[in-house]
Amino acid sequence: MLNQGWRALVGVALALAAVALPAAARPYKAEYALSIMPDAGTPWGKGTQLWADMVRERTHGRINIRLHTGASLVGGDQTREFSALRQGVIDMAVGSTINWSSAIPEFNVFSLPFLLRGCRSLDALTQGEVGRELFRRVEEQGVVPLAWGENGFRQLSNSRRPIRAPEDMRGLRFRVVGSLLFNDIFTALGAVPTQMTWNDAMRALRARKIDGQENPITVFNNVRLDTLGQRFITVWDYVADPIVFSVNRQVWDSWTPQDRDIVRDAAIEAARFEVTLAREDAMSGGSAAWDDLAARGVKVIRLTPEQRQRFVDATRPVYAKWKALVGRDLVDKAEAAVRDEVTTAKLNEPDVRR
Ligand code: X2X
Repeated sequence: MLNQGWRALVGVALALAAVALPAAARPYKAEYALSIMPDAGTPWGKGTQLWADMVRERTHGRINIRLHTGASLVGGDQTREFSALRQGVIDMAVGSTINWSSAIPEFNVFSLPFLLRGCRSLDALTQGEVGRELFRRVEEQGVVPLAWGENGFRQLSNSRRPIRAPEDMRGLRFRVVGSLLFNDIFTALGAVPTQMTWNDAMRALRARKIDGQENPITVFNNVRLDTLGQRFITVWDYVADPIVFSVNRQVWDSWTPQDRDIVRDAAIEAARFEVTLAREDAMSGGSAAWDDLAARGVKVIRLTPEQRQRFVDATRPVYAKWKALVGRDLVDKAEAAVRDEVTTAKLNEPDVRR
């Protein structure tokens, strides 16, 4: 009798404790695993490292983050990174909208060919209503998005010939990743697209199994794609990929409100630093990232507005098809934001980029 009574009492006490246990008393992990796709030397890698460092310092080591590059926590399969983050296989990540578009199709808005017109228009999307709506999509999937960074505007490189017109791409094999939207774009331009991970892409380039790829100049330089035979770069700014500083929902909920504030503030600061770095490195006007290329035997092709327009025209049907797939309302909002930004920028000052 007495025994049973005690057992019941203990049971009630335990149940009460579980409900009343303050968040602070929930156990923290000794280490939090954070995934990124690229190398630590990219602006993306450096911004992420800064986030981890600031968090460790400001929480006095309570939140100890370890970076895993090359999307190694998902065996390099970057398109699985978001679902691994959602399921808690990964605690934190700074992921590209291209890689996460397989889970969140709305992220394809940034990959609509030639929608964006320079950094300011990209900011107009991430920092405005479009960005807020996309963060809501991320939250609905059990991930807490904290800040927008950026990989950058993506340029076209290849080992075969200078590309100034869609005809120049005919028959060339390009590595693409993330979304079938990229297959459609490259097919419309007469090229042969192949989906593969970034790690596989580097192997395929080295083995000359593919002719080209598309990535921001910061990524090109970081892995020295020129040493893998990439001798021509066309600056076409056809899409850009932002990156999202994020935390798994259960991990987020396990932290005290004070620690959450620290992590969020640090993400915002680190993202600001990361964007500055990405833009400095990518700035084409006289910056070392581009000047140095000629000395390394790489020819940089800058399109005239008329030449660029031919790529725009050739990809219009793809844009129209994907506008419907991404969601008309969202893309309408994005188009309006870009239009407003371009008009205001013209009135005030030139695009910061060039
Ligand atoms: O794989 C790529 O091309 C990269 C590194 O840019 C991304 O992660 C989207």
